[in-house]
Amino acid sequence: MTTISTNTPTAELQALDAAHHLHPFTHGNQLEQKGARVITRAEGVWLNDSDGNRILDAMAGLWCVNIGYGREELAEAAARQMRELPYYNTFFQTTHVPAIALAERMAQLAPGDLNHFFFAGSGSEANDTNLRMVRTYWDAKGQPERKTVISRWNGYHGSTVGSASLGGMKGMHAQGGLPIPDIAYIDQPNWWAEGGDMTPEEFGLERARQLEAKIEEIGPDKVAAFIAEPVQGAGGVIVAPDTYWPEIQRIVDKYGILLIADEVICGFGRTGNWFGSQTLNIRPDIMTVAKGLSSGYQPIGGSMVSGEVASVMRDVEFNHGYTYSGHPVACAVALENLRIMEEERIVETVRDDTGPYLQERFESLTDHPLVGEAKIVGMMGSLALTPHKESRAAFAADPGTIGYICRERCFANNLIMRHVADRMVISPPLVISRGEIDTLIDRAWQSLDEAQKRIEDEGLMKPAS
Ligand code: PXG
Repeated sequence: MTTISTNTPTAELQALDAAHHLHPFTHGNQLEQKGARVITRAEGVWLNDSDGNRILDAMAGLWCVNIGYGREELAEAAARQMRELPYYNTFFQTTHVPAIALAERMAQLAPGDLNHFFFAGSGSEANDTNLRMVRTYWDAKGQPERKTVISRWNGYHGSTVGSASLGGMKGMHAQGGLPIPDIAYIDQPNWWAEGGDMTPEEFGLERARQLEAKIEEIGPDKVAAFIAEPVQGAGGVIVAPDTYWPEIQRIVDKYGILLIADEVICGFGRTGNWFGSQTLNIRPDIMTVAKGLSSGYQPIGGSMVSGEVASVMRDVEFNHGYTYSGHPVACAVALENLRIMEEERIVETVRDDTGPYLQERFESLTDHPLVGEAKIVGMMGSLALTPHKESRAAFAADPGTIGYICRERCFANNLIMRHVADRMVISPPLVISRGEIDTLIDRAWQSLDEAQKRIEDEGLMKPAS
C-alpha cells in the first residue's frame, strides 16, 4: 500500500487521484490531463494547496463553510461527542441528547411555526424526504390524488433520483432516466437572460403567474406542493424581481398547496438573516436545510416542518429514514456551529456591516466592460458576463465558454470564484473581513481584465445573433 500524506508530491497525488477517484460533476479525461488541485489546509477564508498557494475561497467550499475554516471549537465538539456516544440511531422509539438539543434549537431559530425537524445527512436526502412527506401528508388528509410537485427550470435541489427530479437541471435529467413522474416545471425568474423587453417588475409577475397557470393546467386538486430556492444558488445566484415572491405566496395561499423553501444555500445567514425566507418575506410549510447548519464541518441536513404538517404526519408511520438521521456527532458539531454564529453575531454582522460593504464593492464590478449586471443578497452574488451591456446580449460562443475562461483566470490569481454558464458567482464564508473583501474584489477585477484580453485575442467578444 502506498503511504500518502500532505507531503507526497503533488504530481503523485494527482496521478493516484486520477487512477482511483471518480469525481462528482467532473469530466474524467479533462481532470486526468490537468490534474486536480489538491487542497491541504484551511484557515478563515483561506485555503492552502499542495503547491504552497494561498487561495481566497470566495465560494465557502460549496456554499457551506459559513463560519470559516479552522474553528477549533467544532473539532472539540466532535471529539467530545465521539468519546461519549459516537453513534446511535433515532429509529424505533429511541433518541439521544444531541438530536433533541438540535431539533429544539432549530425550532427556536426557524421562522413561524416551523417547529419540527426531520433529520437527514444532506440536502439531497432532505428533499427526498420532502417529496415523500408532502405526498404522504395529502394522502393522510384523504387527498391521495394530490401528488404533483411543481418546481422551476434551473432550480437545484440535489443529486439523488428524487431531488434531481425536483431540480430543473436539464443536464441532470438527461442522465439516468429522470425525472420521476408527477413533477412539473415552470420557468425561472431570471430577468437578465429571459426578461426580453419587460421591466423586471412585469417579468417577476409573469414568471410567478406561470405557477397559477400550471396549477390550473394540472388541476388544483392534484398539486401537492411548490418547491423553490428563495434565491437560486447553483443556477447562478438568480435574484427574482421584487414582484415575484409576494405573487408566489398569494398563489400558494389561494390554492392551499404546500410551499417548500429550499434553504440549503440561503439558510444560516447567507442572505443576511437566519433564513432566506425571512429576507424574502415568505411563509414556507417546510424548509430544507443542510450546508451552513454545520458550516460543512459534518454532513447533516434536514427538513423543518410546520406544526400543521407535523400534526398530520403524526397520525401515520412514515416509512422513511436514514441510518445517519440525527447522527450524534453531526448534531453536536451543528449545535456548536450555531452557538458560535449566535455568540459572535455573525448573521447581524453580515446584515449590517460586511454584507452592505461587500454589496457596494461587488456592484462596482459593473464598471468593468465584461460585466452586465451584479446581483447580490447578503453574501451570495453573481455577475452576468456580456459582450454588449445595453442589449443584455449573450455571447455567440457556447454558453459557459466565457465563464470558464474567467474562472480559470480567477484560479490563476488564487481566487476561487465559480462560473455557472456565463455568470460568475460568489458565496464567501460569512466571516470574511472588509480587508479580505477588498482582496476578493481586486483579484476579481484583475481576473476579469485578463479574461477580457483573452476573449478579445481569441475573437470571442461577439454577441449571439
Ligand atoms: N438544495 C440546494 C438549494 C442546494 O444548493 C442541495 C439541495 C443538495 O444538497 P447536498 O447536501 O445533497 O449536496 C443543494 C446543493 C454547485 C453545487 O455546483 C451546489 C450544491 C451542491 C454541489 C454543487 O453550485 N448545492
